[in-house]
Amino acid sequence: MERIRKGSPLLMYTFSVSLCPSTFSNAAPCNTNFTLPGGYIETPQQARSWYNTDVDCTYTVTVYMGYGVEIQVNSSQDLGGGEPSVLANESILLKGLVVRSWSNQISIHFRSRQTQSSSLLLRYQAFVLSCNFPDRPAYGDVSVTSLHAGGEAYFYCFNGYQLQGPSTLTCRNATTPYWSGKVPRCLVACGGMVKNATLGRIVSPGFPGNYSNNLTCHWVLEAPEGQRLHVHFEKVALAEDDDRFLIKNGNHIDSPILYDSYEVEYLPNEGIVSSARPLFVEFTTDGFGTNTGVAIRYEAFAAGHCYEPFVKYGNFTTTDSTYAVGTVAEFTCDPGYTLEQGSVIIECMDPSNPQWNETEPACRAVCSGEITDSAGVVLSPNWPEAYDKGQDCIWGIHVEEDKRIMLDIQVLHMGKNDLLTFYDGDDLTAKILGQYSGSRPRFKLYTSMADVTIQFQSDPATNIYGYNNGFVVHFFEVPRNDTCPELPEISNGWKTTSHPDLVHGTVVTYQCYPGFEVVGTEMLMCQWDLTWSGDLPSCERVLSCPDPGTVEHSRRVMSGPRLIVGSTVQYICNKGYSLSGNSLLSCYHRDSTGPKWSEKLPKCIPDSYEPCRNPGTPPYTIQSSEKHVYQAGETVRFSCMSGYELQGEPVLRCVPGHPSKWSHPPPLCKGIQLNLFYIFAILCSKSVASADFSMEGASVAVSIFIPVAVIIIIIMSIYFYFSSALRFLYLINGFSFFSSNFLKNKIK
Ligand SMILES: *[C@@H]1O[C@H](CO)[C@@H](O)[C@H](O)[C@H]1NC(C)=O
Ligand SMILES: *[C@@H]1O[C@H](CO)[C@@H](O)[C@H](O)[C@H]1NC(C)=O
Ligand SMILES: *[C@@H]1O[C@H](CO)[C@@H](O)[C@H](O)[C@H]1NC(C)=O
Ligand SMILES: *[C@@H]1O[C@H](CO)[C@@H](O)[C@H](O)[C@H]1NC(C)=O
Ligand SMILES: *[C@@H]1O[C@H](CO)[C@@H](O)[C@H](O)[C@H]1NC(C)=O
Ligand SMILES: *[C@@H]1O[C@H](CO)[C@@H](O)[C@H](O)[C@H]1NC(C)=O
Ligand SMILES: *[C@@H]1O[C@H](CO)[C@@H](O)[C@H](O)[C@H]1NC(C)=O
Ligand SMILES: *[C@@H]1O[C@H](CO)[C@@H](O)[C@H](O)[C@H]1NC(C)=O
Ligand SMILES: *[C@@H]1O[C@H](CO)[C@@H](O)[C@H](O)[C@H]1NC(C)=O
Ligand SMILES: CC(=O)N[C@H]1CO[C@H](CO)[C@@H](O)[C@@H]1O
Repeated sequence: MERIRKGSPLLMYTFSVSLCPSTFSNAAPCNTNFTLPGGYIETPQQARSWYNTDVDCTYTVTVYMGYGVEIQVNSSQDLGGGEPSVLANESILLKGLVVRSWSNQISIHFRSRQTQSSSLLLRYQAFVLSCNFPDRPAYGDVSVTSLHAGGEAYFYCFNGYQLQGPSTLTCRNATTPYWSGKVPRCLVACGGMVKNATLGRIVSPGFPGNYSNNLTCHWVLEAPEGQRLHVHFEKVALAEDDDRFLIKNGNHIDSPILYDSYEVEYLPNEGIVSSARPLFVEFTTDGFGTNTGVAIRYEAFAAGHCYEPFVKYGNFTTTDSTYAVGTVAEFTCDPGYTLEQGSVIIECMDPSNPQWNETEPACRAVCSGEITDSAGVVLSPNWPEAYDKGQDCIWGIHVEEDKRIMLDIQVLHMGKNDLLTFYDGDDLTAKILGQYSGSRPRFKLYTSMADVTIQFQSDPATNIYGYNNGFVVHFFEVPRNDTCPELPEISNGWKTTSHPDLVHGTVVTYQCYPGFEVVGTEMLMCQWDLTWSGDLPSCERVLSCPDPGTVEHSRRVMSGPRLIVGSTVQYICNKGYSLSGNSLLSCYHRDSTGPKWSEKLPKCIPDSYEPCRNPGTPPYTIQSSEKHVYQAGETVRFSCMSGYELQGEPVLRCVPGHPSKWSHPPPLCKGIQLNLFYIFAILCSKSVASADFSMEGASVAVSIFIPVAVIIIIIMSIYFYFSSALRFLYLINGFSFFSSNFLKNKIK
């Protein structure tokens, strides 16, 4: 235990807890040491007593060495329905979040001053501690067997660089595992002696960055016994002053010069060959100016053999790995590069002085091209070296007609005035997908069709220097996505699609099997944004009857607002109509075909009534139409013979009923004289109406009236004798008192 305390830093977490109240009952023990590889820590519930509301606990979890402790907040009990409890300190812990120790011990300090709180549940678990992944050295790489104790990391440098530091590190087992040493670096040595030089590379210090001033580097290469050296020039870029690169045919500074950067303007493609085992390489820089520097590759080759061919940004296959006379090598370029200068196949010839019949071709990222592969790379000209100023390059990529192109722009690092444009089509008139200059992190573009045109224009006035300036665009043929996503079948139904490819405008219609009905939209359309116009419908078992409809000349009474199973609909005919069929329909559900109505719809048919018998013809009356029977609703009109006056209703209607009845009794016809008398009497009383109407006046009127009446009756009788009633009536027509009926009857 002593050792642990010394060696292991303890993790301290002071959880300020804010929890919702709960009904947790058992107070957990405080201050506990845990030693199992896993378990639960439960903080005590708040002390119940009113005078002690503080909780202050320390939990220590110790696991085996080489293991760490993982703490997870596991408050699965209901905390009163509130938000997830937040445990706040430096790290805010929500339920489910994890804290890991970097040693085999963790200490949790829990303190709460809340008056109401519940317990907090933490889960702890041991896990195998590991070393961190070691950093990858610049111009080198690392491979790791395991990050756990005992694991090893192997470092190596790219060709031309030397490892500074240990090449292997071990992950040591301790409370906190650690690597046995510092990660080494890959550096370029300024000069050195390379004995047994079979295959390798020499680069100037700082390469591919700029070299520094005032350098003098000397390398001596020595091929194995009986072999000579061949040198390929990868790069020679020196500041335009006294910086110099020399290769001499021997092992000391005064040996004859094979290559001198002062003398040779262009790099010798075929390289140089030593006449014996050694070569002397010299690189000197002055106090002014700097540049990328140099990179050369050397290969030793034995008598009777050719040297190993080399192609930068490419590879080759060969028939003989010792390159004896007769060996054939075939070259290919890395994706994005084009084979230039010379033939794809070279042959080692001439047994007396074996050499390749041609120099190796070169692989170069070229300006412009037409590509019909389904995947590939487009690189800025000269990539990874800087592109030239004033370039205007166009690449066309064409994939299968029904596909599209995904462009993965992995590197975009250009000058401010340089422009990279992607056109969504096979020429520069197409829609621009994107236009970029300067630098951008990796991104992707998608074309809408099977062609893309890429245009690169570099500023004619500005030079770009240094490696990895330009762009790297990977492209892939991908399926088109101008279609909506496939729609699933639905259970208890089927779908029909208006177009086999789900292009926009496609309509999918869902229908259900009998006994089921579509719930939701039964018709979905593929919209312009390539989403469906609605959610997927479903086929639900029908649980209500269809609306039975209305019956003419009736009203209906429903048992409820919905026509669910068990509901009823009653039809009640309007007056004058009687029901035929069942008035009550009930919705029931018996077989698989779904709910049905118990009855067919009834009908309301007009009622039929008994006719009325002829009402008879009272004396002196005339019927308009003399029929034996009259249908319900029919009318009969009465009039009087001349000289008679009608009393009562002249028109009778046969009122429908059971039995049907006449609306009125037939009218009577009475002698007309009585009427005249009566009328005349009124007339007379009117003539005296202006006088004061007293009892005396009335008796005066009567005393006048009787003799006058007698005279008038005599005159009238004489008059009637000579003239018709009509004429007489005409004379007294000025009196509005005569009823129109009376007049009409008289006129007839
Ligand atoms: C837990 O262990 C420490 C030593 O690591 C000891 O001092 C302490 O008393 C222990 N606590 C309990 C409750 O056992
Ligand atoms: C670490 O070493 C101890 C003893 O030195 C051993 O018990 C433990 O298993 C080792 N752990 C690992 C992960 O190798
Ligand atoms: C801890 O959480 C897990 C998953 O959330 C749950 O299954 C488990 O029951 C919890 N443990 C306790 C003791 O509540
Ligand atoms: C030279 O290197 C080769 C291969 O790397 C090796 O087989 C040979 O033993 C080495 N010779 C000497 C003298 O170190
Ligand atoms: C290079 O040498 C010159 C002259 O000795 C000196 O002035 C200059 O500071 C040196 N430059 C560097 C980078 O060391
Ligand atoms: C490297 O050298 C080139 C050419 O002289 C120069 O333009 C560039 O600025 C130099 N880069 C650095 C980082 O010094
Ligand atoms: C070149 O090809 C050979 C096999 O043909 C392969 O082993 C080697 O890794 C390739 N080199 C590169 C740089 O791709
Ligand atoms: C070199 O040899 C290869 C393979 O035999 C042949 O295809 C090519 O044309 C030759 N090149 C020359 C320049 O003869
Ligand atoms: C096609 O897919 C890409 C990414 O998957 C997306 O960015 C693009 O908008 C899609 N095109 C259409 C027309 O939906
Ligand atoms: C590491 C850290 O910040 N710890 C703090 C947690 O909260 C308590 C109380 O608020 C502080 O005292 C600690 O310093």
